[in-house]
Amino acid sequence: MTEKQNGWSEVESARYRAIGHWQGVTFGARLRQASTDHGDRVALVDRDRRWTYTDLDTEADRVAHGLRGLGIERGDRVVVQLPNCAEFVLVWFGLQRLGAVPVHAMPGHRRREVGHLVRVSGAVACVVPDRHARFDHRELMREVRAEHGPGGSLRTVVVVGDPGSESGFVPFEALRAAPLPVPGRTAPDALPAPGADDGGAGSADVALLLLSGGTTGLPKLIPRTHDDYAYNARACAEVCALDERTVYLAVLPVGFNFAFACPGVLGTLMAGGTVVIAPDPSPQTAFALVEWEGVTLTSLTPPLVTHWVDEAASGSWDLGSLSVVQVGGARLPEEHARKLGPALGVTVQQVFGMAEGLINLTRLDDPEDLVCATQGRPVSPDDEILVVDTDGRPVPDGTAGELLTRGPYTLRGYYRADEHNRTAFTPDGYYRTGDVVRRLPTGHLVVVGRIKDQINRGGEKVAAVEVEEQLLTHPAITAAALVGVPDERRGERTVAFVVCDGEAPGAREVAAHLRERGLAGYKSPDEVVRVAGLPLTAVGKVDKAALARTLLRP
Ligand code: J2J
Repeated sequence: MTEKQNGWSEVESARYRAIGHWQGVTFGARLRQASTDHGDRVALVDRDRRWTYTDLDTEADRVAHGLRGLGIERGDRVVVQLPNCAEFVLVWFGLQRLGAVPVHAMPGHRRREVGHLVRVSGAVACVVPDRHARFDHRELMREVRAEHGPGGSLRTVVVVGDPGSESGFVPFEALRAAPLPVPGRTAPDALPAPGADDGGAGSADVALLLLSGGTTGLPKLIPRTHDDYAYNARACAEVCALDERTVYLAVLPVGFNFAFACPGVLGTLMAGGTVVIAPDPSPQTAFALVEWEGVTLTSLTPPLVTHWVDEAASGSWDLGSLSVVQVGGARLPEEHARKLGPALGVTVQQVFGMAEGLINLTRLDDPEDLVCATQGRPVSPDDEILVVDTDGRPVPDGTAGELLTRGPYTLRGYYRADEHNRTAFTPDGYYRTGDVVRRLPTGHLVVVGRIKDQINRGGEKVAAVEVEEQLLTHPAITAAALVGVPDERRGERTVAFVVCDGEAPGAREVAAHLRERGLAGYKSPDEVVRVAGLPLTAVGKVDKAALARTLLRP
């Protein structure tokens, strides 16, 4: 996969353009247009800071200009690892205006993940906060730079906040303070706005790289084009009936595909609405913002739902403006779905999506049973769905099988991963999701399981293989299997079954070891269980189901 070959055939591409799914407009150009259409409306709110559409457009120019001053050019990849703050959006549009490609890292990622993202993408720069969640990202950047700096691709680190004493770290404020070539607003030709005015060149280019939840040793990068990603956001925005009155509260990390484009930040901005950034996902913070800003829509993962329901029951909040709450990323238990609507006085929408593309939503007017007991149906009439048995043959509706999909916004290949791509897709371009679903006659999907070796900790994805490889670097561990087991709060938690030589390490020691190895904290096993040996299946694979069952016995 290169930037140009995004994998769709000429025939499909022509069709998606003809139908109007792909509009031939880059995100840089879209923001310029939004500033014309919605100029004085408030686009973005972060605590006491506000940007109108015109402000946001000007800010994108400033940031683009500052980034270009650092030598960042069209097509360059830039890892953006920012927590929920307006700067994420400013940097993102600055990069778009320049034609550079943001790589969405999660705030919890550490040396191993960020280093991997830099290496695979060949990123020339990283944008990070100074500190977040009691962690110093400048420290992390020092380590990443030592590995990927001179000689490697990484040249520049931009810090939102205090860059510290490290030489060569650029404060974000300095970046945006550089004088524009034309004061106030850049003339279109002063910056290489990608494809802004030329009827489409550039819109088929990769606009951003998302991170896959992963099933292999290291996470894969997902190329999303301007055309496909804008359609993703717009199709979701249409299902959610977004318009200029929409006030979207970003509670989940904004870099997460769900909060960014389903419809999230991008869908709201494309509809002329207002995006409000929540600095943390607690219901107290969120409900205060709902009251102050008149929030109409937000999105949550299932573990947050019970906290939100409990806090709403306190009766101390006026949530009258809130009309729709989306829940997705992991399976929402039906009884939680049934409680959420009445507790918050909202319409619930289940979301079954993936950074790779396909998004399923329950519709706002679906009957309660569909809303509470299904994970929605595809947002696009051109999403193609197959539910197949282990031989790849389609199964009848109502029967469980693996979900395969292709369509106008689902990837055709991971970035620079030719070998993996050979098995991740069928020969005719369907993405093998690894999810096991049942399709109802209405087209709604019910997620009943998965065949991929990934654990879903309430929306946080953990690739078992990645953690197992790291567990084996512990001196006492000679074999390891990471297994997901049912958990009241998160749906699933991770248990590491380890075979040891000598004394077995406890969960805390294992966590410290994995942290030392540079692995994100959420990937540390919730529990460590010593076993004499790992049971095998008939074909010689580790029998994870048997391991999980051992925990159920008294
Ligand atoms: C069960 N499993 C689900 C659901 C995702 C919107 C919403 C979620 C994601 C996301 C996203 C699920 N019930 N409601 O990107 O835009 C599991 C499936 C899926 C995987 C994708 C979005 N919603 N899942 O979670 O790329 O296993 O995206 O294949 O992180 O999460 O994970 P991810």
